Amino acid sequence: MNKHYSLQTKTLLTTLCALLLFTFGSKAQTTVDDPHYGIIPAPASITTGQGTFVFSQLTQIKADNVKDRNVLFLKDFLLNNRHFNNKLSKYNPKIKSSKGTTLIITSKGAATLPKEGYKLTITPRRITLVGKDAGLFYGIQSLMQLFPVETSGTEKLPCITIEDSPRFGYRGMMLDVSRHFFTVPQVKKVIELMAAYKLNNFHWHLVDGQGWRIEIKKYPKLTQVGGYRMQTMYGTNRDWPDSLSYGGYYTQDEIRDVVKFAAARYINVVPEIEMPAHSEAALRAYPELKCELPADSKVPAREVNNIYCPTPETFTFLENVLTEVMELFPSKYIHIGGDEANKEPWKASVFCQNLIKEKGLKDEHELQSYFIQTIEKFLNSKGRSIIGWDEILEGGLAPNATVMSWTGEEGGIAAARQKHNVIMTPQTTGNYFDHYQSGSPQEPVSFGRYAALDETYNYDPVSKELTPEEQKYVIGTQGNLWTEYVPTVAKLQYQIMPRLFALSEVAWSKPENKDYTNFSEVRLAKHFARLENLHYNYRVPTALTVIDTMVFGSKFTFAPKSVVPGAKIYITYNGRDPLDTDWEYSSPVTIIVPPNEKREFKTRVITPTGRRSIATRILMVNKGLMPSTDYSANKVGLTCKLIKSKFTTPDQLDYAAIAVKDSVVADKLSAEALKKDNPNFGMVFNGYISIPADGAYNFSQASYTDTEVQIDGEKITEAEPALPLAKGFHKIKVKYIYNVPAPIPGQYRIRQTPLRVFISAPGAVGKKEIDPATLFN
Ligand code: TNX
Repeated sequence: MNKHYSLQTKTLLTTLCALLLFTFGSKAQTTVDDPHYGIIPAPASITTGQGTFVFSQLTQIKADNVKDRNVLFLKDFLLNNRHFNNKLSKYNPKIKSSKGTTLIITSKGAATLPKEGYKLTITPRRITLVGKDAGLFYGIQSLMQLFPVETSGTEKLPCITIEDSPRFGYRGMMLDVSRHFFTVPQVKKVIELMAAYKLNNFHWHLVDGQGWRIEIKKYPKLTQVGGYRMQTMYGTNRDWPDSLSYGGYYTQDEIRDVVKFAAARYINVVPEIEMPAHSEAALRAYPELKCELPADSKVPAREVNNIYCPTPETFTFLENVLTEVMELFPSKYIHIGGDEANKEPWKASVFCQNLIKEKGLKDEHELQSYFIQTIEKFLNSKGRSIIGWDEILEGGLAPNATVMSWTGEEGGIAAARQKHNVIMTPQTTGNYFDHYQSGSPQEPVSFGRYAALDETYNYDPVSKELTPEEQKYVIGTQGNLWTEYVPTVAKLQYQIMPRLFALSEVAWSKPENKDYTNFSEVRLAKHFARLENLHYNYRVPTALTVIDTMVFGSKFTFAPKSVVPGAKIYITYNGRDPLDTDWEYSSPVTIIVPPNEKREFKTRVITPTGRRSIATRILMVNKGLMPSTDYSANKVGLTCKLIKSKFTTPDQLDYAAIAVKDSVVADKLSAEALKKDNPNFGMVFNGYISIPADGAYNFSQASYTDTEVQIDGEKITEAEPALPLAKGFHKIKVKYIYNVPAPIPGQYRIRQTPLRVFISAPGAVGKKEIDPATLFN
């Protein structure tokens, strides 16, 4: 088992109830019960009328302007997706429509609609779409979503009226093409998806340490040198570096093509040119832009290689680069990065220190602020505005900057309070699509945290900490796909889908129209069916919402369901992860567990195109409550032994003869303080834990090395993490070993996880570190 997962909050819900029924709700997967008629993102308002409209090849399209791009976009959809070549003619409101069915597309009446808004009215013989520009485009997207996924000669549409407009003006998706490169057609597929879900800003992370991806005519080495690297994966990822050249870049013509493709879908492309840090690629090509440090400087080369020196040459270089960037991108916003700048090279540079004095700056943070403000002045003078990551707050915000809050919500909150526009994209709220999608070890390797679909869905970008006046500065939200762990387009699509669906609803829909159950169990069905049709990869939701669970009782009934239309669910009882050679689920399964025995039930979803979910596992144990122990001494803390020796497994501690310190009382389960003086040691904690009420409790731990936790003499494992405990005191023993970790080639940061032991109470969501006040000896 990879240590990585011990850090994550697994959703391990445990209940003591004797009968468990897992279903995906009883709502049918039709639009009948669905107030949003299957549309994602949920429209602002829908009213239901009488009857249905039958759309066919004979439906006539009438538009103010038959050459309007939105009209042609719809025409193209009907022709290529539906094989309908509908007659298109100019709309004249004075002429009463002829027999048959008509679709009217007009901007008459659009003046009163909100920005980007539309009104779509469907009656038995007439569809009327009112809107202009982006509004019309979004109305067409909603109309297209109302069509069934399967094509047929006549398509039934419900008679409804939709009045819709977005909650936020900035609805973004970021793609990092530096860590891994994606081709123009691959990028266009992301943009198409964004358009279908009413997102309107494609943030293109074109520059980072691992590769410069945009051709700059004045500095050809940026792509010739900076666009390639001699290892397929780079930096803090877990694959071994190899000796293959990896890279790629976009020519200026390709960039123009992508910008045009996006604009045709009302998507603005925000280019990001990172500075002052994350700049290894540029500095490999033009090393003269690094800081020159005194010969005896101890600043590691990797830090010097990461950051520009704020010299006049650097500013000239960056202004020349940005001049070409502005020629390619009409975007009002230019993103200039600004994140994660390690200032050690600036501290050690005589030039930087002199500059700090000369400009009357306080420190290197103010120097970063000076850097960003210099660039901002230049871009403002050309009529553009900057966006920067929240570190641009350090040392003072540039006067007109928009802040993209990523480290958490705090940066965005601080910026809004300073009356700066803010785009919320925190890594803590499900907006980071490079994060895992569940706590299961079966997920493909990703960034070390997980953000499940409901976390993305339930995020509200407008923090309650802001006053109504301050809230106005939150102009939108964004999903970010960083690609350190995304080498292929299949992985790219897997990471963003279905989280992009959830993001679109956060960005577009009114909070009062959001409903995760309706979204995930009803509406997603049609959208997954569409992805299947498009052969677009995505993460298939599991059949049971809980991935790994342990439950106690004697009889259980399971009725797993998949939201993906036509998907099959395979099940096993033998502990193996189901494959398509196993039983296919057809009706509810009841399992009887004899006293003191265990049973296992696993499921896996396989969709019509063969895409599979990870497997879910439920371990059922028929075991009575474990009685509490008589304990009345009321001495807070655990006893602990320190054994100074090198161990490789916690078991070895049972045989270690000499404890250096015996029976010292530790006030908490931690060994951090000992690490400084002891490169190798073992610790054994012993005592009692006070359990507040009868129930099944989950235990888990995080530590760099293996740690063993025992409750009443029973080992807690990842496979069997829970025990049914009676209220009162129970014995607890924790065996922990520590060795100074060996460096991993290619990984320069060794992250050490301190020992932590967690408990989760019956029925609780999530886990908490064991409270030291509940530990006794
Ligand atoms: C932080 S978000 C970064 C990126 C990484 C990402 C991984 C930001 C401004 N900086 O460089 O790719 O974390 O999740």
